[in-house]
Amino acid sequence: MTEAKRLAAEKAMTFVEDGMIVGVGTGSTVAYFIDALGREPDRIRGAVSSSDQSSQQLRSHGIEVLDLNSTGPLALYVDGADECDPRKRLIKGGGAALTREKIIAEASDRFVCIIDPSKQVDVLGAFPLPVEVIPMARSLVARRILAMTGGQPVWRESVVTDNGNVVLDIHGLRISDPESMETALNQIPGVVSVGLFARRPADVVIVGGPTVSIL
Ligand code: ABF
Repeated sequence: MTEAKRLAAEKAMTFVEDGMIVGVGTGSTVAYFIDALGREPDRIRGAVSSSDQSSQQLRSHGIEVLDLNSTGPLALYVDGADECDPRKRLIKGGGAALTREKIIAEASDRFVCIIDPSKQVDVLGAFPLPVEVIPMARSLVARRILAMTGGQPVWRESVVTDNGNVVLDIHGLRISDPESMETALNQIPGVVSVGLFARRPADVVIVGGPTVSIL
């Protein structure tokens, strides 16, 4: 699948215009996109990054990492996903960067999602749904998630997010109404963000493979 990821990432370069400030996501597919940007670093003015990991890789290519508060709205955001349904609604957060990814997606006119075919699903939920949570609220939120969804929330113990929070992954879901679930989970006190990108889905999905398709 790595070749498919690379092909999707390189196709995303066709959406980059000279002088742009580009929003950049996180993950192994995005890592190929950052390398592609790095081959022509002077084409863009800089990048707004969704994680320390991506910031480090961008800087290694001499690409300036900018603060979203200074850049204002962005023309383009490129990021991966863990699952993508036929309506371009996503599960994200496998890389624990979901909150900053969601912020940048919200600030961007066009969200281009780059995936390999294994991410395409009919219904979201086979991939455990990540939820970023304030540490003190972890057990409370887990109880509310169980009662609300019937899913099994599992603490991703090895991970503290770039924002200093924890992640619960909700197993066993079949999400027939992603927008409603996103809204409901967002209301639980202690939830920082939910790895459902349904209220604001991707605008374009590039699926890598022997023939790259743009959805
Ligand atoms: C990131 O892309 C995360 O939201 C998601 O978990 C990840 C997908 O990882 P990969 O591209 O390595 O498959 O944006």
